[in-house]
Amino acid sequence: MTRVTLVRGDITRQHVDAVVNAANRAMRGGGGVDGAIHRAGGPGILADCIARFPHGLATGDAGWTTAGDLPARWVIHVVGPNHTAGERDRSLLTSCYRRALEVADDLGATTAAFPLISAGIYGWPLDDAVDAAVSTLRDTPSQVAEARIVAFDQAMYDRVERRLAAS
Ligand code: AR6
Repeated sequence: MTRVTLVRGDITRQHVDAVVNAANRAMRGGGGVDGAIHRAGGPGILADCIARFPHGLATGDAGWTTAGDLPARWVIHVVGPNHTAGERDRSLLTSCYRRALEVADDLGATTAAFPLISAGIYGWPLDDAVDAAVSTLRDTPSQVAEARIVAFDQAMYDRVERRLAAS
């Protein structure tokens, strides 16, 4: 049974077993959370991405690398759908959370920190992005004891808090 928790902050500072990265199909870094994770974790993460994912990763899928200098042990990279570019199949978004939990289980991670996948540069409507996160993390059977949603700003924190209280 996974407990979904919420903090406001920077995902790169979270002391958890695994940090989830909102990556892209190329898996070679980018902006947003992806940029922050590669910057804070150092070049080992990119080297690991190149070695482990020579052809990148499909939308909706997840894969892990080491976490370099981050406090976490692993980074679980997921590729959210790019709503702005017309990828609007919601099952691709929920798949990111489900696959991330599966990878966490494979690794034996019991705590994992999640950003709001696709809710930034990829432009997914915010209330639905939050609903996809909360409902999928709650409903997916996993050994992860704590799935920590990390909201980057107060408005997102309030949005997630409202959704957590709703059911
Ligand atoms: N900690 C926690 N949350 C953060 C942080 C941080 N350090 N930085 C941003 N956020 P985004 P996406 C929030 O754009 O929409 C990249 O270029 C942000 O406010 O990081 O899935 C990738 O390489 C938002 O709520 O991810 C892809 O090309 C949420 O994290 C593309 O962006 C997700 O925003 C992925 O876009």
